[in-house]
Amino acid sequence: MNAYIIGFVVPLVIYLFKNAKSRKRRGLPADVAGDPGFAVRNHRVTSPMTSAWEGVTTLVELFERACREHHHRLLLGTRELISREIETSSDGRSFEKLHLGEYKWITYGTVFESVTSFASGLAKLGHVREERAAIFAETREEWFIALQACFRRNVTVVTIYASLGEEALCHSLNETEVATVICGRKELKSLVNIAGQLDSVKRVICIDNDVPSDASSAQHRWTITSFSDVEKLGRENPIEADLPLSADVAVIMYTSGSTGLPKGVMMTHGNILATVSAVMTIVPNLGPKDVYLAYLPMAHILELIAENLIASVGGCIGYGTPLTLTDTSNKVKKGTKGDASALSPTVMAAVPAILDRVRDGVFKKVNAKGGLSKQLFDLAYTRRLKAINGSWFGAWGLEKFLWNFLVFKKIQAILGGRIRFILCGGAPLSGDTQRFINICLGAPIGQGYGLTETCAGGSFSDFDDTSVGRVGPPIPCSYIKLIDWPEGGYSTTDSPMPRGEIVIGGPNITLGYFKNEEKTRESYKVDERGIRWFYTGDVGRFHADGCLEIIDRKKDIVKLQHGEYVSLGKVEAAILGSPFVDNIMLYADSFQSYCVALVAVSRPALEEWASKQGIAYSDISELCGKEEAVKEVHASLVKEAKKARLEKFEIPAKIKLLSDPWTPETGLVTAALKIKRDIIRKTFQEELSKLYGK
Ligand SMILES: *[C@@H]1O[C@H](CO)[C@@H](O)[C@H](O)[C@H]1NC(C)=O
Ligand SMILES: *[C@@H]1O[C@H](CO)[C@@H](O)[C@H](O)[C@H]1NC(C)=O
Ligand SMILES: *[C@@H]1O[C@H](CO)[C@@H](O)[C@H](O)[C@H]1NC(C)=O
Ligand SMILES: CC(=O)N[C@H]1CO[C@H](CO)[C@@H](O)[C@@H]1O
Repeated sequence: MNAYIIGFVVPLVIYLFKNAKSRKRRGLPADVAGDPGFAVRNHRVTSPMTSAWEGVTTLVELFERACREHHHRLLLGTRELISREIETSSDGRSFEKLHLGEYKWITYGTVFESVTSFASGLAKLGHVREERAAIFAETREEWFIALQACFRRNVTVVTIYASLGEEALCHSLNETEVATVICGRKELKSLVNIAGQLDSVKRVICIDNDVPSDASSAQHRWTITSFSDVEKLGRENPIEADLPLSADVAVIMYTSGSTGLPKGVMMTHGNILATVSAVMTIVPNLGPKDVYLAYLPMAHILELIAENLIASVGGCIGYGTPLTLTDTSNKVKKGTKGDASALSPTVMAAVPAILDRVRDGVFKKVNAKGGLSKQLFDLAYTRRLKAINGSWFGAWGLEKFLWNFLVFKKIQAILGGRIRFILCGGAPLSGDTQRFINICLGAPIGQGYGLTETCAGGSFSDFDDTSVGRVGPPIPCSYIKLIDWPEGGYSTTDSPMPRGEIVIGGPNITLGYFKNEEKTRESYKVDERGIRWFYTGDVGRFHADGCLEIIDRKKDIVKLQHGEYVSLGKVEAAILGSPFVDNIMLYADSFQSYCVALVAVSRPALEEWASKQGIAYSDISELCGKEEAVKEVHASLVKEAKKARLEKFEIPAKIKLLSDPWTPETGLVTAALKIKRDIIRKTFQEELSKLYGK
């Protein structure tokens, strides 16, 4: 071939590739009934899928099938605890550090035996199928086994976030009249605290063998049995399975709502199976070679879907915790391995807050090192960013290989070096963090949008879509429809893109809220063709290729005194970029002309600034009260706001600095780290009034 032809052919091929990509339609218009709007479906299917496996209609059938097919493969792995140590830091506080060993694995065959034994044991203990069982524990091997065992007895499982408060725990156990609680030693303590109010609990199955003495059967109305004893009981007294149907309720999942008491969402086997099937089509080539690192709460729908998915394709699941994830995680003993480097997973699920933390950690390290290695990192990062942003063609090839080898390999080692896909959901992921993961880990992120109410169904970005800020087309089991919301100023006839409230429909839509007809009727509707729709309250727009972008939330838009609309979430997202901000809540009073903000400060950043300025203070809360500090942080917020081109009325005019971080334990943010507006507002009522000069 001569140079002329090469010179002609290569650019042509690149041109064709680029255009094929930009023309790729990921979502297509759909013909649906119900409220008028702009509806889209996935390009892979013509109507929503219900199951990816022929003849499989429940999670029980799915798991049984996998166990038959992958009998000798490894399924569940847990790390051995070598030692537990208490380390004391220089300021006298003590921390628990764990020394964990290698993963110990059990096969599909063995897990299946455990599941059938536990199911028989549960029945033998006297649990009948009309009664509900709750699993209240951290993510671990026994969680999965107990879940599958309950399914085999057609027992509905109630799930509760381990970090919910006692009031919420009491409410959910009482509302569902749970008869058997399966929990860990730590959770059993919370149970004991509210034992007086739990009328329905008859049995407690404790996963850990050392049951605390004050939990004993003698003092309470319940009997306590250890997990291994239930298995043993079942092994000696096998009982036939009592299989559920697709329409039977598999799980009642209590979600930490941002207002009031949690609501229990009823999910059928069919609901969960539909999402598991749909997500399988999204992760490329998922199969027995895949290793999944499980550490998110099992009571989070994303984790429930992910573990059932991995266990259906012959992959293996290794358990970890957020506090032992990497070699430098808080609870990992110095010099020993974190979960990710011990496991080397290929697939992970994550919430944005965790990926943000990984990203901040890396940037901090690079900046601290400085010098040549920082320059090299910056150069590599910019080159890769250009390549990914500009052309799809440039995203691969030799240069990528080179930079990976020179710079990014060390970063990839943080998560074990083999990650090939990250499932992300629960909250919007920032474009910066998505790029960081794409570049430094070299792995695509499937960014999902869905709710517990839609069984995590909704949308999911395709692995080959390198754009940021969007959540992809509808997944194959969902329709997504936008409907007009005139008060918010959003319409499906908007240009250049249709906009409106997001409504999700299909077989993945759950039955509704447990014992809450009214709330169910408010948010769910069945159309004339029998499809259920959930009204999300989120506002989105559809790009030309059928990908959804979340732009607002109905509840979070406030109209100011002069009629300007402020989208609280949008402003917060912009301002979070300030180095002084750990978390923030914008507040707008409709009777005022300006907004204010509560800022949970980033202590290290503020302390560093103070020491540079030579400002004396005895503790951080005093520093937060100082006028100079407030001024400095405010200036930094304004800078971020201007960068994001916010309007003047959107920028908080006054702020209050708070020294304590907002963690799920404080109740100010959900377990997925979303802020709970109502609770924060109530907690800091006085501060907010002061900001408005009242
Ligand atoms: C499963 O259990 C539920 C609740 O007890 C019951 O209504 C349903 O009929 C059961 N399903 C089968 C197939 O027996
Ligand atoms: C538990 O539920 C019953 C009704 O099912 C209710 O009467 C009782 O007040 C509830 N108790 C608590 C502590 O919520
Ligand atoms: C990425 O590309 C878009 C348009 O193609 C451009 O507006 C943006 O500035 C680019 N970003 C970077 C970081 O190069
Ligand atoms: C709960 C629910 O919406 N179930 C539906 C799931 O999808 C099938 C098929 O589309 C419907 O027949 C069910 O009613």
